[in-house]
Amino acid sequence: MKKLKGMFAVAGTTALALSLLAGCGASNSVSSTSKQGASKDHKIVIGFSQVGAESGWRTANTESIKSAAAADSNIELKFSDAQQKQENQIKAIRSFIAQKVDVIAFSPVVQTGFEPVLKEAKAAGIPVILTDRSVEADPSLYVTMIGSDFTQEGKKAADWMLNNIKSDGTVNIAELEGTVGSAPAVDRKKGFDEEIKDHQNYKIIKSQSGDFTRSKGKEVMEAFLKSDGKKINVVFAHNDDMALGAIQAIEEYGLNPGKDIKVISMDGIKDAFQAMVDGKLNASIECNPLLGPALMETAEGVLAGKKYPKWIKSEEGVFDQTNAAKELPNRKY
Ligand code: GYE
Repeated sequence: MKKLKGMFAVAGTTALALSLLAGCGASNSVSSTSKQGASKDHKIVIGFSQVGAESGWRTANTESIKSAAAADSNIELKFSDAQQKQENQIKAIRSFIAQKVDVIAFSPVVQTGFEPVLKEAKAAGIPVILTDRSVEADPSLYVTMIGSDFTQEGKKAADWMLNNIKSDGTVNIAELEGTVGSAPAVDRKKGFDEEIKDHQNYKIIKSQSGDFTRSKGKEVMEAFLKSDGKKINVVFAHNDDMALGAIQAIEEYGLNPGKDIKVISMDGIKDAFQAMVDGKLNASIECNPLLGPALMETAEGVLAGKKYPKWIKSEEGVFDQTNAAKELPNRKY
């Protein structure tokens, strides 16, 4: 559990946090009494439906979940990749229900439309744990959500901009949004917008989804540059991969990313650190993908009858060109 130290906001270590919470009496309507948990002849079977493989963040998240499961001899993981499609995710969850897994976990592609399948899981007596992204659904349909505060991340991005890109004139921002309807895209935008609303000279002049991928980020940025290349001062990308795609587009357009056009993004993957060291990316707001150990621990805990709060929050930092080089050798993803 050492790796988790300081990562979650509920307490110093997840192990401690979860054991404290176990006795806190939080209401949790998902019952574990019909399930057995691990025994000599029965491992805990977790069905996990992943969003896809759209970004460096996602690759690290998948790796964390697979390796945490492999390291726990009580756990058998059934892993399914939804390829960024909600319909695939719903199918995977239904198949986990049919297979009578012990716990279902998933990172929802989008926020809405999961209630019916969550009700099916509840009717089958299978607890559901959300990782990384939240859903808009009756909270009694899931045990907890393990992941970041995306609204806070959006605010941190805006604060970095307001503190470091100061101007009395107009600052034109081009925004590369994440997957339409996904929690990180909705909440990062919300946090950013809230923070800049009292600063009239900071204006979002372009905003479009690049679906969290490098290739779409580049494509959308090319279109932005074509129509408004001379005006754009700042790119605000909802993840590092889209920012890295945008950086390529800016270079091909003949401008210097990080200088002529400042670039701010989110996640804090290694490639983003390299881009900050190279002076092409200005800042990256950290979002921690290493959720595997906390997921395994929570799955085992819920089957043992422990109670959890509805949100187990990650703790994260802000990095820019002043501290990227020092941090780069320590990056785990
Ligand atoms: O920022 C992005 C990924 O849900 C936090 O999804 C995650 C986001 C992450 O594709 O890179």
